[in-house]
Formats: sequence, structure tokens, C-alpha cells
Amino acid sequence: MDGFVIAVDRGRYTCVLAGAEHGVAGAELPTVTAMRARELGRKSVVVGDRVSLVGDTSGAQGALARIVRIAERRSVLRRTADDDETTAEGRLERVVVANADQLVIVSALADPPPRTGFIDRCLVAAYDADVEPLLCLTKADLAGPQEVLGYYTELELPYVLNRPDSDLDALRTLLGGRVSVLVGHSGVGKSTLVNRLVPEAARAVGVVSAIGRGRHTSTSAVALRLPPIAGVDTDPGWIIDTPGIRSFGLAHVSADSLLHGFPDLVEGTVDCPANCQHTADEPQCGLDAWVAAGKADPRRLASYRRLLASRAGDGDARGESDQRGPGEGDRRGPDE
Ligand SMILES: Nc1nc2c(ncn2[C@@H]2O[C@H](COP(=O)(O)OP(=O)(O)OP(=O)(O)O)[C@@H](O)[C@H]2O)c(=O)[nH]1
Ligand SMILES: [Mg+2]
Repeated sequence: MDGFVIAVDRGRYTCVLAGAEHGVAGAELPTVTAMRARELGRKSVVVGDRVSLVGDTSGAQGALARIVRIAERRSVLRRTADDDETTAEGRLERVVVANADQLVIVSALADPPPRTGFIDRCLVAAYDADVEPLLCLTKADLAGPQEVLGYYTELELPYVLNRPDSDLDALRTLLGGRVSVLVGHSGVGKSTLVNRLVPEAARAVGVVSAIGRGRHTSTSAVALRLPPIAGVDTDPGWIIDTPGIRSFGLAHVSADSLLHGFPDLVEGTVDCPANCQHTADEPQCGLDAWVAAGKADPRRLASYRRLLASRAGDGDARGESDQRGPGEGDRRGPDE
């Protein structure tokens, strides 16, 4: 039988059987617990995977099925522990989720403050994974979005604003018919949003801790079926809540692909000499003139160059957006 992996916990995979996934409005979906069959070898199974199951797929108490195959993934959202692929941490790659159609980048407008460096990294990861980005700005009751939106004006980046009492219709429409994954720092309100979208989800919600202290309320990714959209007959989609992340390492993204996360800069490179690396010390790089002519925000170019430098293992690459306090964090990494 075919299934869709909605949760992973200590070697046990919770799957919804194909067919049941479009199940009854608002009802809890029947699930099957499974383990990996030995023949999968070292291939990891992640939330969002479409799998083939054998054995006891009754879903009865104590029943355990086996995952014998992982279907080809439509998309794979990855991150690494570090940006530099020459280090062990840079090679440590984590698959965040499989088969997502949309990456919802959740950033609070305050508490914790927004970090465009982190959002830029998420955008690079989204374009690299061929997943559409959606910027979701939470805690709009605490601060305005002008500054963040101003930074992205050239991008036509779709966004939604959220506050505790805001209407979720626009967001539900954007989530309809697809699998969306929420990513963001701890405390930005991912689970709060999931609970509003899927009231029976009852995801644990935490108090905001200092970023980097490692107090994460959610500890694993979980996919939840969205309830039907009122008055519309279409598929409401799936939403995947994930644990807050401190960093979005991009060691797996090639230097060329990094530029795809900066569509506002791409055109500025057409007159660059062949093999231009677009770094600040490239005398002929077209990006300086592009920005000087007002075609893109200089902060975007600076962010792109920080990422380029960070991949090269330049220790100063984290840039101005890192605001961790003293005593926090154990190593230099791509946190922003
Ligand atoms: N003022 C305000 N507070 C909010 C809003 N959304 C969430 N919060 C609060 O922010 C805190 C953290 O919310 P969570 O939903 O647990 O954050 P999270 O992103 O799931 O965090 P992790 O699971 O640790 O990654 C909670 O105290 C929420 O009540 C909002 O729109 N406005
Ligand atoms: Mg959470």
C-alpha cells in the first residue's frame, strides 16, 4: 500500500495511507505506524516522503508495517550544519522535508526580531530545491512590516502578515492544494499559526527564549492535513510544522546556484567577465554598477556577498544581522 509520511519519531514512521489523505472534512485521518525495512539500506525516510508499505497496515493498536520503498521525491529541502563543504559540519546534510511545494519562511516582526540574512538563506534553499517561497511575517501586533518588506521590494516575494486576531483566509488560499513547510527560528510562532490553521492539531507552544539558547518547543517535523476551505471544494493542502532552526547552512548549494536566491541581482551579472565570482574583490563585477544605478538594494548585494564569503570559510561572514548575546552559541556558524 502507498502511504505519506507525516511524522518520524525514534525509528517509527507515522503514515497516512494513500486515498485516506483526502479524507473526511476535519476528521482525524487513520494512520499506520511503520518501521524501515532492511532493504532500504541507509536511505533516510523523512516527513513528506511517499512510501510503499507492506505487513500489518491495519493501523490497529500495536500494528507495525514496514516501509519497503521510497518514491522518487518531487523536491528535497536540505540544509547543512555549516556553510563550508570542506568541514565535517558542512558535509553533515539534513533533509528537512521531502516533496514540499512551498517553503513558508516564518519570521516574527519582533520578539525575536526579524533577520533578513536568515530569510535570504531560506530563499536560496527554496530556489535550489525548486520549492516556492512564501514569506510569513508574524507578530504584526508588535511591530510593522515596512522595514522587512522594504528590503524585498525588488523581489515580488509573496507574503502574508499575521497577528493573533488576523483573518487566515488569504493564507489558507495560498496553502490550498499543496504541501507547505514552515521554517523559522524558535519562537517566531510557527506552532501558534499551525494551531490556528488546524485547531485539533494542539501543537505545543512555547515562551520565546533567547535565540540560540536551544530552547525549542517543537522537536520534530509533523505534517498536518488542513481543514477544508469554507465554500470551496478544492484540496486544502498539508502544512508541515518543524522545530525552530538556528541556522540554515548552504554548503550543498553551488556558488552559481546561490545567485538564484537573489533574482533581483541576476540581471546585474550579465555584463560580468567570464568566470566572475561576483565577490567584492572582483574589479569587473557588474553587480557594483547595478546597485549604484539603483537597480537593486545595496543590502541585498552585501547579503549575497556575505553568503559567498561564508561558503569560502571566511570567518567574518556572518554579518551584521547576527545579534546573539554574549555566552550564547558554541561555535561560529551560519546563524543569522
Ligand atoms: N504577540 C504575539 N505573540 C505571538 C504571535 N504568534 C505567536 N506568539 C507567541 O510567541 C511564542 C512562541 O510561539 P511558538 O508558536 O511556540 O513558536 P515556534 O515557532 O513554534 O517555536 P519552536 O517550536 O521553538 O520552533 C508564544 O508565546 C506565542 O504565544 C503573534 O502573532 N503575536
Ligand atoms: Mg513550534
